[in-house]
Amino acid sequence: MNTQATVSAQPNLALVKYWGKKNRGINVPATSSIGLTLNGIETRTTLTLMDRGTGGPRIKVNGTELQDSRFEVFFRQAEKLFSPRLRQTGISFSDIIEKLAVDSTNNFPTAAGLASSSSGLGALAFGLDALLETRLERSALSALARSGSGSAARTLYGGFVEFREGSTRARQLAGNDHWPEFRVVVFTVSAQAKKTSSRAGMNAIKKSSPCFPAWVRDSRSLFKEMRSAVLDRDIEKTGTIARLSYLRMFATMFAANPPLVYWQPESIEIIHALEDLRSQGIAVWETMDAGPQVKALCEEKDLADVLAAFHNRESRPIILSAGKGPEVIETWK
Ligand code: 2P0
Repeated sequence: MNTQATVSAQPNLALVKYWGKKNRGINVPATSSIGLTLNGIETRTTLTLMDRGTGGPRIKVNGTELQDSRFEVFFRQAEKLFSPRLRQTGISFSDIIEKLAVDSTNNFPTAAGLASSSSGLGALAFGLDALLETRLERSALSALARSGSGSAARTLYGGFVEFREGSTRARQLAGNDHWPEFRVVVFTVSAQAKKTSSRAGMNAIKKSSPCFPAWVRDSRSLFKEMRSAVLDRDIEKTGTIARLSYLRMFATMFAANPPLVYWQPESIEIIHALEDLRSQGIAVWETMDAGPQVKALCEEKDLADVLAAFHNRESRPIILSAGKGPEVIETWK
């Protein structure tokens, strides 16, 4: 067992969206999603076993100590997973938790629709395994990460990842070298944390949006089509389906009572600017998550044209591609 481990995990951006749960407590998705684990923005998490008990786990995110119910569910599941593996060591999981300090930082805006909870909980699951040297399979860590945050199930794998409706874990659809030309251009419209979390949003929509049952039914065909579009590296099909998925997800929000509107005026300006580019023959589409940021989807050959169209924007876009997934940075005995 190590006394300290530092790991990195990258957010996983959904091309077809997980939005709604079959089971609220442990994040079993109502819709099948496909996302790509990004390369270029990351959560870096250091887990330390302190000499003495700290009343832990003590968890800091970007320097601020956080109490969050998602950690309680996560650590209850972690206890079930790790306890049998710790028997020979003579240390109980509750002793470890008591001494555990977690320090996590994101090099991108937190809780602003850039999937920070996916990389945060993914890093926590992956980091516990590195700290305890348990060498669990990715699929077990994916299930653990999911108990803290549904989208985190996808971050345990690199490349393109699917997470099926009703499932407790994600699996890799294609590795990070499958589609090297694929690019995500993130336009940050607002770096402020959102007022309504994804979790609160998706739970409220399930209760009050008349569009929700149709969204769940319709997602099944979008998932199937996206699966083959990604496997075929078909940018036009991938972009077209990604647009349908995010806009139909937002339709559930607009139809809820009270309605939920994450968009900002600039989000819509960017959507229209991308539409103009498409009408000029440039292969670019977009997706959005529970936040105002717009993420353009294109291939390397069209990147310069996309960037040129936005050269007047004050904040520089972030250019990302499919990444390798979580990594151990260093460990200490
Ligand atoms: C996704 N999102 O597939 C979708 C699209 C946001 C929009 O998964 O309650 O933080 O922790 O399971 O994972 C964000 O929701 O929600 C999300 P919980 P999570 O990426």
